[in-house]
Amino acid sequence: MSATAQSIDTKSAAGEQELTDGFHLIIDALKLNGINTLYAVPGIPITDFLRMSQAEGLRVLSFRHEQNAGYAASIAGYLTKQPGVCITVSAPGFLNGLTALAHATTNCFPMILISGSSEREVVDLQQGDYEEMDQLAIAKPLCKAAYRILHAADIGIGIARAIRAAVSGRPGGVYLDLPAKLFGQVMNAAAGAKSLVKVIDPAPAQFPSKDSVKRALDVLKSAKRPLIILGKGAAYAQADEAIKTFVEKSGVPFLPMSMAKGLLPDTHPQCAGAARSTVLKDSDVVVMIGARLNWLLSHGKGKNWGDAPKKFIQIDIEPKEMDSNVEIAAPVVGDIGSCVSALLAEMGGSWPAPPAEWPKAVAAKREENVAKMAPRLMNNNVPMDYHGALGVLRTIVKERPDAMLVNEGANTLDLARGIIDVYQPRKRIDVGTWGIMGIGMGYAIAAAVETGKPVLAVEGDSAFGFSGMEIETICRYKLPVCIVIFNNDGIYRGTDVNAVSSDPATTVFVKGARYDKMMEAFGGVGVNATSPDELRRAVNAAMDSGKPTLINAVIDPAAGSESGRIGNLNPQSALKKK
Ligand code: ADP
Ligand code: TPW
Ligand code: MG
Repeated sequence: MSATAQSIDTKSAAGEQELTDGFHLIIDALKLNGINTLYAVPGIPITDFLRMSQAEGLRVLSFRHEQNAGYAASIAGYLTKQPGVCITVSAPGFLNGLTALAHATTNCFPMILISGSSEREVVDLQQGDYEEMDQLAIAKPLCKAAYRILHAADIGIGIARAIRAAVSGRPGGVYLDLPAKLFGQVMNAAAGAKSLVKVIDPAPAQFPSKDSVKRALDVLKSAKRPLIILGKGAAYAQADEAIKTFVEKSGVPFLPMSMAKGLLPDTHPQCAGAARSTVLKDSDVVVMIGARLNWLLSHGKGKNWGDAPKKFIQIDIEPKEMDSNVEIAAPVVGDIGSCVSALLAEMGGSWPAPPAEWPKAVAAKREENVAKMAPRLMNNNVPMDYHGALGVLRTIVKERPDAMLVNEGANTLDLARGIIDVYQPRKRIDVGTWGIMGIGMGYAIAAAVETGKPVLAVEGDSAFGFSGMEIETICRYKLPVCIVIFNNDGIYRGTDVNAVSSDPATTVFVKGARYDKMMEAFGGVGVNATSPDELRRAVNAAMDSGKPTLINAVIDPAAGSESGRIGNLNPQSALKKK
C-alpha cells in the first residue's frame, strides 16, 4: 500500500493540504520494505503507534517483557533474512530490549531495536525528563549501527539505513532512536510519501575472488582427512542446495554446529555429529562455512584439536573473521551462496573423494557412539533421566521433521543437542554464541509466528524461568507451542545442600514444582508427565492439536552434571579443597 493511501484525512490551517505524521510515515516505511511484524511492549511514547500499526494491518505481538520481544525479533531475523523489529518504550524498556540487541549482534542476526525516547533538550541537559536516558550513546557499542531520527521528513531514509545496516555484510543488531515528538510531527502527505525509501538489494551478493576460490580448492585437494564444519551462518544464508551439493560432491565428512543441524539431515551418511571428537582431532584440513573459531570450537587449537598440523579454509562474509584465532590458510570472503557456488563451479565435473580410510574411520566411530547411546534412550526409568525423556522427544521430532525445535538449559541443552536429530534446515534454534538462558519463549513465539509450524520448546526448569511469563503471550495469541520443562528441581541438579543455614543451596529450586499449573492459569493445557510414556502421549497430543501446552517433565534431580558439558569452564581456586 502506498503512503498516500494511508495519509490522514487532516487538512492544514489553510484547509488545502493533505497531511501525514510521524506515526503513519514510520508504518508506511516499514511496510514498504516488507516488514509486517512487530515484537513489542507498549507504553509512552509508543502505545498509539502500536495501535495504529495493528489498525494498518501490521501484525503486532505484544509481550510481557522487552527482552523476550527482542529475542523474538532477533530470531525472526535469523529465520527470514529480514530484520526482525522490536519496539520498546524509553529508558527501562529500552534497556530491557538492549540485551537482545547485543545478542543479535553477537549471533549475526539482523534485528532493529526501535525505542521511543524522551525530550532531547531535557535529556541532554539532564534535567530529569520522564524516563530520561541518552539511549543512542548507550546502544552504540552494542550494535552494528545506531541512528536517531529527528524530523518526519527523515523517517524514510532513517528506516532504510537501519534495514541496510542490519542485513548487509555480516548481519547484526541496529538501534533506531525515535524521540516522542517525532511521532506527532506533521508534514505534507505527498512530500511524506515521496520521502519514503524502498531499500533495493539490501544484502547484495558478495562474490569471492577467483584466486581465493582456487587457493581453497588446492588446499582441500591436498587433504587426506578433510572435514567441513557448518555453522549457523551457513543456515542463515539459505543456500541449502548449494551447500548440500558441495558436501556430497566433495565426499567430505561434515560437522554441524548446533543451529546448523538439519542443513543436511543428521542421519546423512557423511554427518560426523556423533564422531565430533574424532573428526576435530584427526582431520588435517578443515573447511569452515559460516562458523567462527570461537569458544564453541575451542578457538581452533588445544587438546580438542589434537597434535597433527591442520590447515583451515574459511568461508565468511566478514573479512576480519579470518585469522581471528588461528592462521587461515585459505580465506574465502563473500556470501556463502556465492562462495559455495564458486567452489562448485571451479571443482568441475569430477572431484577426487578423500582417501577412503578417512570417511570409513569416521563412520565406524559414529556407529559405535550411536550404538552405545541407543539403549539409554529407550530406558523407562521413573523418575525419568535425561536420556529416557530425550529418547521420546527424538522420535517425535523424527516423525515431525518440519516442526521447530527451541532448546535451552545446561544438561537439557547439551544432551538434547546430541540426542535429537534434526532433518531440515533452520529447524533448531537455541542459546547461540553466548550460551544464554532466556531465549526460550521469545524464540518459540517468533518461530510459530514466522514459520506457521508447530513448535517444540525443550527447556531446563531454570532456563524456562527467564522468560516464563510469556506463556501468557503464547496462550493469548493461541500459538501452536508445546513447552516441555525438564524439571530436575534446579540449575544443573536439584540435589545441592547448604550446610550452614536453612536457606536453600544456590542452585536448587522448590522441590516438585508444578509448572504445568502456570499454563492452566492462562487457559493453556498443562500436563504433569512422570514417565516416558506419559511424556510421549502429552507431546503428541499437543503437536497434533496445536493448543498451547506446557508439560512438566519430572526428571531425577540427581541426573544432571554441573554446567552440562562445559563444566571445565568453571574457574577453580588453587586453594579449594579436593
Ligand atoms: P556457529 O555458532 O554456528 O559456529 P557463528 O555464529 O560462530 O556460527 O558464525 C556465523 C558466521 O557466519 C559469522 O562469522 C558470520 O559473519 C557468517 N555469516 C553470516 N551470514 C553469512 C552469509 N550470508 N555469508 C557468509 N557468511 C555469513
Ligand atoms: C542470562 C548461567 C547456564 S545454564 C543455567 C544457568 C543459570 C541453567 C541450567 O539449569 P536448567 O538446565 O535450565 O534447569 P539443567 O537441565 O542443567 O538443570 N544467566 C544467563 N545465561 C546463563 N547462561 C546463565 C545465567 C546458566
Ligand atoms: Mg534444571
